[in-house]
Amino acid sequence: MTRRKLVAGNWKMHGSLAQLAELDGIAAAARANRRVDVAICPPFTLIGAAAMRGDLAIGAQDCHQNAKGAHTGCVSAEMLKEAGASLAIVGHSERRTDQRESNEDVCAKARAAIGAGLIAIVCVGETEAERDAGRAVAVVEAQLQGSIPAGAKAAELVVAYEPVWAIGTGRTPTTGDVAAMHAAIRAKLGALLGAEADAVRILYGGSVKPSNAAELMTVANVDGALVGGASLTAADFVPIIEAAA
Ligand code: G2H
Repeated sequence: MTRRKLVAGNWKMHGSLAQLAELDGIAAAARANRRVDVAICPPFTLIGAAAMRGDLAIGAQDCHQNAKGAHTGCVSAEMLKEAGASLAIVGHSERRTDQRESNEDVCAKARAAIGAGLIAIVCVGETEAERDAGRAVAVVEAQLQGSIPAGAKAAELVVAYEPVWAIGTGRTPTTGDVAAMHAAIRAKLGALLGAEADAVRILYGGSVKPSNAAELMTVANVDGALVGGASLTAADFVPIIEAAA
């Protein structure tokens, strides 16, 4: 099955109104490479301004599982949709660690995002200790089991495999390891979602940069990338978009 590639930038807690100027070059690259879907996920504070700047898809880095209520400091998927977002990352390993988000939390957030009309990018990935212990696939399968909403459709769900030890470290798994994990994720999605699983995009994330993007994009079942540090400037991000095209 042919799946459209998606290259999504995760700005994490970086960015400013001035930095939104980078979106102009990124949007131009998206228009020039129409076979690839491109998105940027800036901090909450920049989503409205980013969405108004042009035609680039804008996403959030998290959402609350409830639509509204007494949840000081939180932002709902409905609010993000109204601000102009079309995607939401949920379950990033930094939130699973820093905010102690469980698979159940991530599943509820993914369900809320989908319910609000957003594409949910559900992140999974093992730690270095888990990989060294030979448990990487089992860990990721358990995360998928607990984090993927039942009955999710491929048009509203993306999975991002991000080995924790590769995030922001400059280290990446071998292409063989990426292929093996993405195949395992595809199989697990099949068990969870049936035939729908074939069309779900599985992104690789963790130290993706211009110098390694092209090789990663050739790996079977790699349907794009979730990019952190190298998404902050058009100079770094545009070559990654082009590598996916
Ligand atoms: C992994 C990735 C983006 P980086 O967190 O989600 O970040 O590309 O900086 O490793």
